[in-house]
Amino acid sequence: MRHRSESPVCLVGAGLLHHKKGDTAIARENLYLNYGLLDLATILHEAGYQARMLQGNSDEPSATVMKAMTTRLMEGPAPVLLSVPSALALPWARGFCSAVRETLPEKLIVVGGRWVAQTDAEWLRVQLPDCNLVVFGTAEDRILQILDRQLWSSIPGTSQSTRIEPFDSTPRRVDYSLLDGYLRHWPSIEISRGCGRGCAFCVEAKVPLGKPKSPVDTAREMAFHEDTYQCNPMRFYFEASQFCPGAEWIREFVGAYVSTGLRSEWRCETRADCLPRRDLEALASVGLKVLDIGLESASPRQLLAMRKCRDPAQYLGRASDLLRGAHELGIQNKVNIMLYPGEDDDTVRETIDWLEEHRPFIKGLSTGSLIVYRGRNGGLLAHIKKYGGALVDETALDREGACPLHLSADYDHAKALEVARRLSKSFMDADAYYDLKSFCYFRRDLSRSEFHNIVQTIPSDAVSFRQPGEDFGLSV
Ligand code: B12
Repeated sequence: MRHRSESPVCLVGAGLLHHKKGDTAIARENLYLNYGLLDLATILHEAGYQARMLQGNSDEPSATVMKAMTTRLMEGPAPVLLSVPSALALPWARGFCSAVRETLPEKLIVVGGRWVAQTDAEWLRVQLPDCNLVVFGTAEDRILQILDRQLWSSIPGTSQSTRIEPFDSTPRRVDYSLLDGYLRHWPSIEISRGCGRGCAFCVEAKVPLGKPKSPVDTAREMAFHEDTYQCNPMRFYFEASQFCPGAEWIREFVGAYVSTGLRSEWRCETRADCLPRRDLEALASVGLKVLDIGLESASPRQLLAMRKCRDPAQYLGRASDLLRGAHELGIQNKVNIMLYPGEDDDTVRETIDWLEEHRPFIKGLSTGSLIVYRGRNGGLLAHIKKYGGALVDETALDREGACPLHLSADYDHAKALEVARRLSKSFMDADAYYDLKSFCYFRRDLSRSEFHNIVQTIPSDAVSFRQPGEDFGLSV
């Protein structure tokens, strides 16, 4: 029931001016949906506000301000709610705030995004001098009060009150029709938050895995989005830092998927040592089509350094079963590798050899090199040093909020990037890349032929997949 006036509230997900893996025309086709912000928009809509979310993507910040103005979302007393999901989005957010200030000098700007804000409002104020309030943590329980400036000093966990960081681990159902241009986005369904498996590099190393959304609610949400999009079967991203919901959840989800009459497909991210064969079989029967596997490395030494596992032989054995099993069940495996401090030719060779053994089961490979983000990173800098790594620029962390690494004496940053690119290219051609990216990353209407036309305009050393006709041998 509506009990608020139809007052407009504009929510903006900060986009990227520069893409992590290169500023190519293809990188700009990725739509990075900020579903946490859409969750807040949904709560406001349900409370009667005329809430609307704009996603910055690769657009100019001033174009997003213009869109908000022409659609009259900036009218009324509510602050504009800006989400900064990563430090890499800060330059975009800065541009957005200053464009708002220029156009509407009195408009209040509230900024959130727990991984960037943490509880360090002073730092964020330097980064975004035009913002009026910084909100820490998750915000489902406070978002209604945040709209009222009079309440700011009494709401816990903001730059005007306390340094606590509220955490609500319960994912809800979001309403995609509140997202501007939602038909271009594939919807995500948030299944769970947290992980707690203790990997040395991860922000959620100590955030315990929360209760997953119930299987029945998940199936209902799929049907709800199919209705919104008037599309069936759909493709969904099941969002969970650690998708490992357990046999009972899976059994109930199979029942709910079947009884709801669903046909839609989905992908998810998981560790390499989760999801035993029987779970995979059940999930494949109810739409699981792509697995994003955080293998990270196949070098026992590197796996131990990362604290990815305690027993690398067991870990790699399970990873092997997962890749083989998923492939046999028609699931596409996208493997993620992370080059890590201490890396040398031997450790990279171990990873390559293992991947070669599993080549028939790998649809695509994404390889990166560890980046350090500013803030509470649990002694990560000391850990990196211990393994022979070093920040590329000591001042960048404070200045920009993120900094790449020299991994070791043998692997400086440039070499790490070059090896990462070669590794990905060796395991992925343009078509495999398209198949994987068109499942929930690219805009929904990007066709294969349009993709190939864009690819032709990009130099082959700027992408991480083989271009048609490109001959590629892998050597370290
Ligand atoms: C899923 C995910 C994505 C998804 C969705 C992003 C999103 N935030 O919705 C996608 C694929 C789009 C993505 C993209 C990127 N990501 Co990402 N992503 C994650 C992941 C796994 C979970 C994010 C999450 O918690 N979502 C759940 C929702 C509910 O939480 P939330 O978004 O934080 O939103 C809540 C609060 O923050 C708060 N809030 C958020 N905005 C606002 C705004 C206001 C006004 C208020 C009041 C509150 C508020 O309320 C929300 C609801 O409670 C995290 C790592 C992890 N394990 O947690 C990395 C992570 C956030 N990503 C990261 C990075 C670097 C990226 C990319 C740069 C990677 C790339 N491919 O280039 C891009 C950047 C996109 C951008 N525009 O900045 C880093 C950020 C590190 C940092 N400190 O900067 C993380 C931490 C992973 C890491 N490497 O350590 N990512």
